[in-house]
Amino acid sequence: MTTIKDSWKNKGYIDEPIPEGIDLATAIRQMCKEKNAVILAHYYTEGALQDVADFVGDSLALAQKAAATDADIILMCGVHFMAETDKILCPDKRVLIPDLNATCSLAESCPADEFAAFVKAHPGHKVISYVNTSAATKAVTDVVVTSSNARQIVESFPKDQPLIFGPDRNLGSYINSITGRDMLLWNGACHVHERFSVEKLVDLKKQYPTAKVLVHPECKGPIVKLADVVGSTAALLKFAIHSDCDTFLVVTESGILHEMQKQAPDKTFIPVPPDDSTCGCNECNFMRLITLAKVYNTLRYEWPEVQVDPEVAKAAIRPIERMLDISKQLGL
Ligand code: CIZ
Repeated sequence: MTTIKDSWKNKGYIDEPIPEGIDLATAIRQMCKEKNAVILAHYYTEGALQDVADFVGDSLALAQKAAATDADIILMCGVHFMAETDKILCPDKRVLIPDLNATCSLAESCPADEFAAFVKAHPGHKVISYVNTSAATKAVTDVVVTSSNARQIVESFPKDQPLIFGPDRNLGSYINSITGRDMLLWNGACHVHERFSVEKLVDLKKQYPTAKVLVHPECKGPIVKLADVVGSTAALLKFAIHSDCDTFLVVTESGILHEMQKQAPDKTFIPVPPDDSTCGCNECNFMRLITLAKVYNTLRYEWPEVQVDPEVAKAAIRPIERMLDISKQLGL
């Protein structure tokens, strides 16, 4: 029986030094085999993690994979709400996350008690929550959406049905604009997508006049207006692969460039920088907390493990399953 040190518990991750001479990727794959573990990685994690994972995808695809796996352990290379979703869908499996500090600014911007009070103050509304929320926020939701299915799920409600959409005000107003709805929006935002700069994007468009601009709908309206394509990471990736164009300005978390470059090695992908930096990439500092070394230690000690209160899980599974069912019906 392994003892989890108090110092690790205090930090939320294991900081044990890696044995010298070890090839981390090989050792990780070996442990996955021995422990019947599966590694799921989000497109926003660093490339080395995407390369070691069994499956790489967006939140919708990761949830679909988790729901279908027969592994005993799911190790989530992503942020906390993604691991919570896996635990809710697979209560009998052990769900590990390499760093408990890997939270999400959007999920943080929507505390469950405040969201529940907002919902209560607007009777008659159906509640749509973006997947980037805590399990407790999902528990007061009618249906969960991701950026891959938000439009279709919103449109599945009758036009006269009043709707609340939380927590991303940018995604919500984008969906309002393309569906003609007037959803009531929670005032939350993603710290990564909010900090793209119109000026820097305009400069890059001048520098690369034939490039297509790929924008995530969590970006602010003035950035979305400059897009050739607006979509989820999966949609932007698909467009980049199949487009006749060979150069793209990518306006989302720069981790996606790894898969874009892998799938379309002859094309050029340029990450659009944030407004407050001279460096080229706009990275999520929470996603970057997940490293190969932490994955190795997490598999080795089978900790940190994500738990969800059973009562919360019981309420949160309904809107998640509803999302998965609608997505299946729509072929997403
Ligand atoms: O849904 C996701 O995975 C997120 C956070 C972004 C995207 O569009 O894939």
